[in-house]
Amino acid sequence: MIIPKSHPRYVSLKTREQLVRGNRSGIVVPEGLIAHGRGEAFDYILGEKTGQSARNAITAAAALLLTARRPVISVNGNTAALVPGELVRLAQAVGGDVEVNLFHRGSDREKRIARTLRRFGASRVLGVGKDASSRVPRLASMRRQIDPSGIGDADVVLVPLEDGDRASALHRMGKKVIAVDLNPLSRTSRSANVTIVDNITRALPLLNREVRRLRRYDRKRLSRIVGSFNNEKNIVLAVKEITRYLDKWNGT
Ligand code: PTJ
Repeated sequence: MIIPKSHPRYVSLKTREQLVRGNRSGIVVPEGLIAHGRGEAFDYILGEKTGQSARNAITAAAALLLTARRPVISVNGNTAALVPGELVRLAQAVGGDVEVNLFHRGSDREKRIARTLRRFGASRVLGVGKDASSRVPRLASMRRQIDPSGIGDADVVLVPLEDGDRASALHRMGKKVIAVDLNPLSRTSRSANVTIVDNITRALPLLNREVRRLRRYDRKRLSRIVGSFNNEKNIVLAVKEITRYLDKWNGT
């Protein structure tokens, strides 16, 4: 489908098309299309913009990734279809790795996602097939299967577009979790250490830019940024941004 750039909903339609193509090529599960629709509904009431709450979280996330001993970027079907290059660039910029970790696990899809990430420059992709030989304790979903040298060893994990229970399970393992989720009220958003309430398509380029900016800072300064960030308060700010946006429509 060709979408004219002049269409008022060009970005949204282009993003949908990327996911549909990802579905046809075996990267995105049909459930991923539904998940995206859920996200889009929240994006709509955020004004389809990156707000101050997301910007605060992006700065904290960049500082956390730069101070991590072993940062790992978890990749699922939707994110591989939407922002493959940004995910690989981020892992490289923070000296980490990308790991395929799927809710609807399937060996063919894992390999396709890994191939996509390699095509976008990843020199190695963790978590594929037998490499995901460790388990996250007390996690029922297939997402429990992790690579011992990746998420298993990580101190900081970026988990974009989650399904809820893994963020708290990783937290119980003593790992710091960065979430990207358009729903500020989701379980993932509430249990992560840093929640970026924004569309992954806007948040990842901004996060990469922030990592490049903060790379000049020394460790002490980066730790201060992480220490002064309060996720609970920042989620409240995201909710306020939504209500403020909605208020514009009811004349208040
Ligand atoms: O590829 P798999 O097998 O790992 O499956 C991936 C999906 C996304 C299908 C799976 O993780 C899932 O079912 O997720 P949920 O439970 O629907 O949660 C997805 C969350 O991501 C929801 O809170 C959405 O609001 C949010 N979301 C959807 N699209 C975006 C988004 N957040 C940021 N940017 C988006 N583009």
